[in-house]
Amino acid sequence: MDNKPTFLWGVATSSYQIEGAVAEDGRSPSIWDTFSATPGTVLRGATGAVACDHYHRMPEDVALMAELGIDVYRFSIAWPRVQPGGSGPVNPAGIAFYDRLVDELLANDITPWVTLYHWDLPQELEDAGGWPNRDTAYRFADYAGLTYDALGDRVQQWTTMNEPWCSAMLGYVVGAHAPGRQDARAGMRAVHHLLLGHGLASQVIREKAAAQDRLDGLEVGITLNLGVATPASDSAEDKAAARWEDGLSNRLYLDPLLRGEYPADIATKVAELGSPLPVQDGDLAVIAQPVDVLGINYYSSRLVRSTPVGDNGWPTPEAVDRDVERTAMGWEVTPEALTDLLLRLEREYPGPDWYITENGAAYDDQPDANGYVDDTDRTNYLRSHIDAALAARAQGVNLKGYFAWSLMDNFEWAFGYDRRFGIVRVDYETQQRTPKRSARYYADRIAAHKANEAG
Ligand code: PNW
Repeated sequence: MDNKPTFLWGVATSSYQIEGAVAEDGRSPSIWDTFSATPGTVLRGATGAVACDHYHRMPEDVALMAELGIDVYRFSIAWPRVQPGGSGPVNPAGIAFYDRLVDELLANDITPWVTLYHWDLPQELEDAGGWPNRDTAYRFADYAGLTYDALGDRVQQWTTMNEPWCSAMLGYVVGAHAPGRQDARAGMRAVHHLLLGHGLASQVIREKAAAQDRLDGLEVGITLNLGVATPASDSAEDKAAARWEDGLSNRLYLDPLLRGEYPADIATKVAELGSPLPVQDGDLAVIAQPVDVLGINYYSSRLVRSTPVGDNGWPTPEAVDRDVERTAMGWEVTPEALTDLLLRLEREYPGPDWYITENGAAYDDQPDANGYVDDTDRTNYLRSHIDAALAARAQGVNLKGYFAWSLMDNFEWAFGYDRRFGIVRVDYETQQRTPKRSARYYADRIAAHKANEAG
């Protein structure tokens, strides 16, 4: 009998957000070390220098996951640990950490799911031009190969990029994330080179796996942050605003990856605005490598209306407030839109296995004297979104799993430690971990689902 579960339950984290130990075992600085050390970038001047100290507490954190009963752990690998400076040979002391992590997970019956890039680009590569520089895509493929060489005997799930929209738009256009640039032209170059890096890395991983007879069970893919933009009215302007937002945040990634072409409306418009996608012959064939797994990070959706174009001529859709609950990020709680999104993906982009690779919420947690958080708000958020995801699955969407973001409170990028997404509380003074009510809920939900599937 095949007793492999048909739906996988997991938790997710990322390297810079939890590890700390930024100068240990040969790790070189990443763009997030540089950015967070720059005054005025991150709330209260927070950095990831210590974060959750996961680098030194990894076995304890894996034990926590085992208690929750999860099937799979999605974590990211810090490029500047594995290949300091972003080029050259593997750093044995750096890869050793992930080697131990993978072994610890397997010993606890947890499947390791690797993300190769969750935003910690080696600073040296940014100094050479960063993602707007085409060479970074080739550097990334090289790093992917080194990492596969070290872990490919035990890891079968490989995600190349986490949320290229965030890297390109927040990093190079808006400047709210590292490296903090504000240059639309650089941003569109980054979009294309992130996607190219994904394609090149996918090729390298598949070639190496094939050469070692390890294609069976190998799953290569990418994770996108996808949303739903609904026009605030029936006016042509508001519909165009919603279509633009959908184009820039969803179709600009889905179309090249899954259809082998950029969406014509967006590609034409950004070129007119002086920020063309720097496509060379053959690039789209590289980008459109088979995607085994398309990961979806879902948090919220927006009702949008059009506004006059900005000084630079770019459309600037604006969110219209709805009368719904919001999280501490100010994001509206909209689980129904997740069902709609999944149904749309299956209809318009059929083929990949879909996974929710992140979903969760920040709330203003109030711990009791023991550090316990009775987070009914986060519990309700998880419940309604898991229900919404499973509803889409019941309607035929090929959804294969769900990951809660995040295992534990961590460095929430520009918001530092002021926003808590964990289902486990972290006391940053003592580094004590305390599961919240939401962690208990999640563990019970997983157990109930498994009992149901078995019976
Ligand atoms: C994702 N936005 O980031 C990331 O993958 C996580 O590392 C992060 O902690 C989590 O969501 C919660 O924020 C995003 O501004 C950051 O639209 C910002 C946006 C979206 C996703």
